[in-house]
Amino acid sequence: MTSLESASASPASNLSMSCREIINVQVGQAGNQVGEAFWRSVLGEHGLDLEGAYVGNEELQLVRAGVYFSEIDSGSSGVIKYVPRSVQIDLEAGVCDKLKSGPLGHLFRPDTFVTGDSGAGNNWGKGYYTEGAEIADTVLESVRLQAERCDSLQGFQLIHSLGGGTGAGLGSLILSKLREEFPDRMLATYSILPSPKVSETVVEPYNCLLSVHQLVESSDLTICLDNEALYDIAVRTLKQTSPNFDTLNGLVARVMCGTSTSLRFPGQLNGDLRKLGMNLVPFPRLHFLVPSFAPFVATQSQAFQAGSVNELTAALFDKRNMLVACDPRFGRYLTAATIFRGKISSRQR
Ligand SMILES: Nc1nc2c(ncn2[C@@H]2O[C@H](COP(=O)(O)OP(=O)(O)O)[C@@H](O)[C@H]2O)c(=O)[nH]1
Ligand SMILES: [Mg+2]
Repeated sequence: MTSLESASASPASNLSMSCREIINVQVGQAGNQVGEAFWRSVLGEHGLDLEGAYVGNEELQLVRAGVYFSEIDSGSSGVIKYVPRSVQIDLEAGVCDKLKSGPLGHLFRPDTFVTGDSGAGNNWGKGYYTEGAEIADTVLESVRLQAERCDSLQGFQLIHSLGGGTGAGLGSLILSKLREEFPDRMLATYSILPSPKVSETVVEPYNCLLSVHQLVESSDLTICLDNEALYDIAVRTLKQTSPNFDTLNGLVARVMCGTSTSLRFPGQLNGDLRKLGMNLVPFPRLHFLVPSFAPFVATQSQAFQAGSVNELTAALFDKRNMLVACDPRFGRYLTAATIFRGKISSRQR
């Protein structure tokens, strides 16, 4: 993602660091579909199979798995199951039903699905004021249950789109209710911005505007993911002729895993959401982050890719690798943090 070095946390405290839990809340079609892609990738990185059983062989995979997963001892068999600390919400049952009957169907706790049946019809007001408001208490109840099972909750992450009705409207409502009920916990969002290249519904810019207005107040950290940029990366870099949501969500999942690396594995910098926010948010309302990812490589040219630290860093600040379709040369960086993954020394060039 994005630069800023800070000297915090002594190395000695790293491995023994206890897990401070994050609760994931995914709302609406985009929220649940992106969420599914995110969980699939996170499972892989922590050595867990699709049902949440550990099949990995690296100690580091489990040290901080507790940030996103609850450990459940499933009794007689003695197998420990890692269950996502997550709530899945939609105003129509379709997408959640697909999630339940898909490959991750046995992963989530069944009582963490909250669905309505009317839909929001891309109407922000229906999500925020009427249909959404009706199920908001049930959602909060489910979140509260998860929060009560935590030792020391660090905060929440909300995955949603800003262009629709449910993720945008109900997502905003949930965010403001979480703020009210957990005023001292971090609220982070992964927010999908709409683009006419991906979806042509005319009301999307309005829904987006209404949502951003809410995010300014209720979120502590918003990681923006722009469908326009995702589409362009899929076409230009990955050479796909007509990318579908699966392709876009695959990209999002990689970026989400990247931005949450320092939360999920032991390390010295940005170890929890608050530290990440502290380093990246200079003024409370200016908390909209533009992520960037490198290298994005088309599968057929993967074998030809090496990448030194220098090259990767330059690529990170190239507008073609940014997940929001804007040109950084017309603006200023207030803060930036870069997260490198793999066996790399901080002195390496
Ligand atoms: N990247 C991505 N965007 C999506 C996905 N599904 C819907 N969207 C976008 O989300 C917006 C519509 O919101 P949607 O989530 O379908 O509405 P909701 O169910 O009412 O929250 C449009 O801008 C779509 O392009 C998805 O799976 N991935
Ligand atoms: Mg929907």
